Amino acid sequence: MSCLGVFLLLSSFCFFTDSTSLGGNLASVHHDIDYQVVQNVIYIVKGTGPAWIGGTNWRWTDGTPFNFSNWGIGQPDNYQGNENCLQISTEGRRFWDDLNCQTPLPFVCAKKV
Ligand SMILES: [Ca+2]
Repeated sequence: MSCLGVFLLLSSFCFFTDSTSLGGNLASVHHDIDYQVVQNVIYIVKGTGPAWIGGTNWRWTDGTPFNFSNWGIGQPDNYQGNENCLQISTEGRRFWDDLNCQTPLPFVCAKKV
């Protein structure tokens, strides 16, 4: 099976930014190379800025082990007790931050192929 739309193929996974038509899950990140791929997907689609990946309360929504992280300094801070979702940034400081799940951001999905 080939990937459709905007994607990068890594380890039999398609990474893309529209889960509504392709299925899959919000992307999980387990290695530095996953991290780089996800950032590249964001960069290709959006340029720069934050995007959601599939971490919530420090589990991956796809059920895989939360065995890699790249938190920014002082993160996760659960600011105002209201930050339970994981955003990844492609700008300057390349890090992860917990953020209010209601924040409208683009998102990166992955689907096993
Ligand atoms: Ca935070």
